[in-house]
Formats: sequence, C-alpha cells, structure tokens
Amino acid sequence: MKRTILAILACFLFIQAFSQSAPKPYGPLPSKGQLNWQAMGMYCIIHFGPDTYTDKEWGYGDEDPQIFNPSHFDAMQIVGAAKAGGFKGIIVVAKHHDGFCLWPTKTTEHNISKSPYKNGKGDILREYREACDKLGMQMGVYCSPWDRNSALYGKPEYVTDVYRKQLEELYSNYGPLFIVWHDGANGGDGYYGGAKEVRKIDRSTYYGWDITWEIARRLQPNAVIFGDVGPDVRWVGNEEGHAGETSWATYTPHAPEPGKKPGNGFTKDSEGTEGQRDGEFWMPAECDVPFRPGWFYHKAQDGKAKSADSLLNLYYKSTGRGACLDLGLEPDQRGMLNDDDVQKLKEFGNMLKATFAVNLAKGATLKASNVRGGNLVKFGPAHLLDNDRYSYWATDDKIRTPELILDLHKPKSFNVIRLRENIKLGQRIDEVAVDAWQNGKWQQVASATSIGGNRLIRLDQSIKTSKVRLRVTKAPVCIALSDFGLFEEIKFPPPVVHSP
Ligand code: FUL
Repeated sequence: MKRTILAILACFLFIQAFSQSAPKPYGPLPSKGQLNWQAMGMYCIIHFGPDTYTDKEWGYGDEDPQIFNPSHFDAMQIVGAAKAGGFKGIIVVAKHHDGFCLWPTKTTEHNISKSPYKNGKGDILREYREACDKLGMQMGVYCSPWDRNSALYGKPEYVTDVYRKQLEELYSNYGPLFIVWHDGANGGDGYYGGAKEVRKIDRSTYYGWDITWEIARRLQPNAVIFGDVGPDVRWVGNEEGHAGETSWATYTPHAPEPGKKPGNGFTKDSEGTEGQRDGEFWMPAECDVPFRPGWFYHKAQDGKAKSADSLLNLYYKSTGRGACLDLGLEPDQRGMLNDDDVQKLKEFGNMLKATFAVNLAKGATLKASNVRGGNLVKFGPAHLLDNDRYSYWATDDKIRTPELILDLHKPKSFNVIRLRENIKLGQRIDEVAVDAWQNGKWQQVASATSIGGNRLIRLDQSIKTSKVRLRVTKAPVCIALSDFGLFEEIKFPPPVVHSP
C-alpha cells in the first residue's frame, strides 16, 4: 500500500515537473533571422569604392571606373580586424549612391569589370564571402537604392530592371546573408547617364518596398531586412551609434506627412531611438556609426578613428540597450584598413573579451520569490546562469514583480549588470531595480527600463558586495528572464608602439 502511494506521489511530482505550461507569448515576436541578429550584437559596414579614390562621401555618379584600382585589397585583413574587434559579421556596401557596383553585374556597365582591378576580372563581393567563410563571420549586403549614375533613375524601369535585378544577383550569388540593408538617402542631383540634373522621387511609393522585400524573403529567408521602416530591423534615428536609454524592440513606423505610407527616408526618424512599448512589429534598432569621422576613407582622417574606450561607451549605448552596433569601417586606397584602426579594433575586442569572460554571479545561491508552478527544473532561476538565451526563470501568471536574491558567498566587485529576456516569448519586462547588500541593508545601485534581448547597466563605479537583489518593478505579464550577469570591466593599458 505504502509503495503504491509512493509511486502515485512520484508520478504526480513527475507530471507536475514536466507539465507546467510555458508562459503565453506577449506582443509581437522575433523571427528566426531576428533571433540570429540579436545574438550577434555587433557587426561592421564597409564602405569602399570610387569615393575612396576621389576623397568624397557621396560620388556624383560620373566617376571613371578606371580610378578603382586597389593595389592590395585584402578582405582577410579587413574581416579579420572586425573579428578581432569582437564583431560577428560584416555588411558589404556593394553599391553606394554613385552607382558603381563592386561585383560584375549584368545590370549596368558601371561596375568593377570596367576597372583595372584584376584586369576587369575582380569581384569584391566574392572575396569578402570567402574571407567571411574562412573566419566564421556572417555577411550582409547594402545596395544603395539611390543611383546617381543610372540614366533610368527616377523612372519605374530603374526599380524593376536595375535595382531589383541587382538585389537578385546579390542575394543569389554570394551565399547566406544575415542582413540586407536599405538606406534612406534618396533622390536629388546626380549624373544620371549624363543628364546632370535633379531628380526627385516619391519616397513613400517609388521603390515599391513591399514587392522589393519579397526578393529577400524568397532568396534569403533567414536574412533580416534593415531600413527606416524595417521591416525587421529599424534605423535608430541617428548616425552616432546610440539607442535611447529606453529602447523597445517593438515599433510602428510613421510617415512624417499624415495619410501617407512611411518609406525609407520617409519616417519620423526620431521615433526610432526609443521605439514604442506598444509598437505593432518586432523591429529592434540598429545603431550605425562610422569608425572614423566619414563613412569612406580620407587621408586627412588618419589617426581619427574612435578609441577603444569610446567604442566601449557606444557598445553600452547600443548593444547594451537591446540594439545592435553597426560600425562603419573605411579601407584605404590600397584596399586595407589603416594600422591605427586595426590596433584600436583589437584593443576594443580584447577589452570586451576580458570583461565578459567571467560572469561573477556564477556559483551564487539563488532565491526567487516565485517560480512558475514551483517547477525549478523547468522555470527555476538557475537558468539565469547557464549562458542559454532561451532557457529562463519564469513566474506564475499572476506574479509580475518578483524578486531574486543572489548570495555570492563572498564579496565580489563588479560595475556591469547584464539582463536578458527569453525574447521568443516577447519583450515582457518594463522596469527593474538592482540592490546591493551594503552595511547591513539593501541599497539600490541600479535601475533599467526595456529589458529585451540584452540590457547592460554600467555603473558609475564598481561595487563590492556579497549579496545582490534583483527586483522586477514593472511588467504587464509574468516574466521570462533568461540571463543575469555581473561583470567587472577590464581595461588594458594602451600598447607601446615601437617606431621602426
Ligand atoms: C547614409 C548614407 O548616405 C551614407 O553615405 C552611408 O552609406 C550611411 C551608412 O548611410 O545614409
């Protein structure tokens, strides 16, 4: 009899442990491509083309292809430097506004096959692809919608016979892409096949974005589509590399003129900085910023690339606010990154690696005020420390503001706190506060809003404590938190440069 009761009890406990259902997802949810993008956190965009040789930022479109002649183009050096910086991928600017295509396209004569590079047999996209594959980096492309070289620009044929065909070539021939990037700069003066005039387009309708995006969906189903209007990743609204202190992953783009459909280059840009809590779409922000002052290389800007420290600062304000950092790299006329740039990238990468190598919360004893269904195996707080973005601590449906105490067993010093939600279940947490046990009582040391896929809180100074408390102070539903981390920033002294 006793045995039967025990067996029933064991059965009951077993069923309870594995039958508790997961929290219902909340709001818009990320796609597979968006999950990959979120986990990347940082990548680079590389501007290299006729502007590199004319010292311009926006080529007029009349540049002679003969000027494009890098003596030492080295995709491995460029992608390798990005990798050493901790970046997970690169976006190749395959065509900028000047219309010059860095791959041998069938859509226009204005392309690399008309340049002296490799006697007209070169293909920069192919070289980047090979380097990315060798180095385990992801690749994306940017093909400027605005084309100041094309005689057809402004007519419907430009979109149907040139631009969309270029996208088809890029999406078909260069392997799997993690992102396709669309810019908002559109229309204005240009060469336009010799017409040399101003051409204005209706930014709301000209590119037929819904149809244009279908090409990416068909040929690159796992790529995210970036633009002012997403639809997968939104522009943050500035080119300084930072998101808002509060930055929601959800967003509804609005046109600046009432009654019109928003388009790239035709949104209320500033709304991208914070997004909206009740935004209609899962569309987190990308923060783009050039490494040097310009997007293209200019000799006069040698030595002016951002320091490792300022990159770190931007990292907290972008990646640390649930966005991705997109850093512009500028190869020079040889087709390589300048030594000073390479060195700064490396320093930044080393700092990140060293800082985030050890989660000081590991090994802590965790006490949660509530665990969903009492089911520690499935929803317990231990999941916060397992480095898995999708295993998580969840609470009962009614519990929206739980607490967690971490006993670190001995005093530890940290100045960065990391929180991540399991975003497969949506962005659920509005606000949190963190307390440290100091002089026999809890002392609030930090607070943050809009948690999402990655939230880093950098404290003004390090704190030494043996006990930490996390309080979720506002959430519309029960929580699904996947990560809690404590880190101590590690900086290296600048390396000694030996002159030859
Ligand atoms: C901008 C462009 O106009 C710049 O030249 C650069 O390509 C940057 C990434 O996007 O809007």
